[in-house]
Amino acid sequence: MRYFVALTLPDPVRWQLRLLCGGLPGARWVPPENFHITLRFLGDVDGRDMDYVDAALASIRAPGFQLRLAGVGHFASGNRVKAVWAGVDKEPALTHLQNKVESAVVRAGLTPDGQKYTPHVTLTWPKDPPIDKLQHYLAGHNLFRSEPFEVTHFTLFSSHAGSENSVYHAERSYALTARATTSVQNAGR
Ligand code: 2AM
Repeated sequence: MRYFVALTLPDPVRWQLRLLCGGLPGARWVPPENFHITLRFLGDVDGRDMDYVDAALASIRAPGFQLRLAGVGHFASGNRVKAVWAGVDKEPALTHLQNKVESAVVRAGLTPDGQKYTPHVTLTWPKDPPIDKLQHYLAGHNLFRSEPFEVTHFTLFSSHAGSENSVYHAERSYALTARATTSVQNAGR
């Protein structure tokens, strides 16, 4: 079974993201119920190893924080566009949490993920979008800002193949501690 650790998004933010899902010919958009911010993709993990991962995640102590989605971007490999996504305002508490999740899963026996962490919400994995359309899309949504929202927990998801989209199941949630007062406030200034 495949697993990943992620932040969920409140419904109003999902609906705001939904408005970004159009304007790229041929793209199949992620359904709103599947939107998330991945903290760590775990891949295939068997039952006993998962117990170690679960225990390590449960031992994390990190403060909650406020977050806001901002702008859009894309990942590419060579000339191939891999994903189009909504970005996340810089928030040190998110980086702190992601570092803790990474350390926890490595402590539990998983291979370290050497990649730089770029928090995002994937909107579509497009199939060869026309480059002019992609540029138009990115420029057109550059000023996207979601409403700020509270992050109070993170979640371990399993992922199953569905007929059209992957089906994600929340296996367990892990609470964060009370929010530190240094989080982003009035980020629109
Ligand atoms: P992303 O959309 O945030 O990039 C569940 O499958 C999630 O895990 C995906 O939405 C994707 O997160 C991430 N994911 C899936 N396959 C992956 C892989 N091979 N490497 C890294 N992340 C992956």
